[in-house]
Amino acid sequence: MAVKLFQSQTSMFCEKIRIVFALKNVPYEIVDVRKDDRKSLIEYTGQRKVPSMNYDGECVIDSTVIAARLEKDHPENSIYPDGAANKGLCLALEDWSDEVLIHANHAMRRAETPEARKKAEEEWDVYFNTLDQIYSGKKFIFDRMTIADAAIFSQLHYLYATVKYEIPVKYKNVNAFMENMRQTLKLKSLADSFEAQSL
Ligand SMILES: N[C@@H](CCC(=O)N[C@@H](CS)C(=O)NCC(=O)O)C(=O)O
Repeated sequence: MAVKLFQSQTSMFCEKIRIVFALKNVPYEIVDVRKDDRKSLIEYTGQRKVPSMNYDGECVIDSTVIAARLEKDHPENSIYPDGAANKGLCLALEDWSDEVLIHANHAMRRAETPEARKKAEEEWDVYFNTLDQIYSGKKFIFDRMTIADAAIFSQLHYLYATVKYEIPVKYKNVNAFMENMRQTLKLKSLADSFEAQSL
């Protein structure tokens, strides 16, 4: 079986998927789309977004769809919690992270005036406050790492490592979650991006 991940190292959605590959210990080849300015990605998928996957000849686009596709064939170390109610909640949190936190990341990255920066910080404060409650007394949202944790980690990690914005210390549970993920993913530092190693 040949599996290729079209990706870029700095994309948070690609890091999310590298975590899924690692959890499931599925071997894959990386195609760095920056090397040919996305030419081979566009040729294969007909669009520009990463992550995209060639799964033994099957074209799969979007991190949420890729994660679900990998889970289907590799159910070991499930990325979803047990039970339909928890699975629904997990999918909703994955979607919230992918669709809402990404905009807060873009706003912080693009903030060029003090006003824009203040607005972006206020937006993040709302989400840190939510996350600090979600991770209160918990290493992971459910009883093990799921795709919701991986999605949230990838957004917060991008904020820290690429946007260079540190999570305020008052959000103790969010900071504890990041440290727990750093250890679980065996990262020397949160400045490093998660590579293709198995866990
Ligand atoms: N919802 C998508 C978002 C993917 C996405 O926005 N990828 C960005 C990189 S972080 C991209 O490839 N953008 C290139 C473009 O839009 O031209 C997912 O979960 O995979």
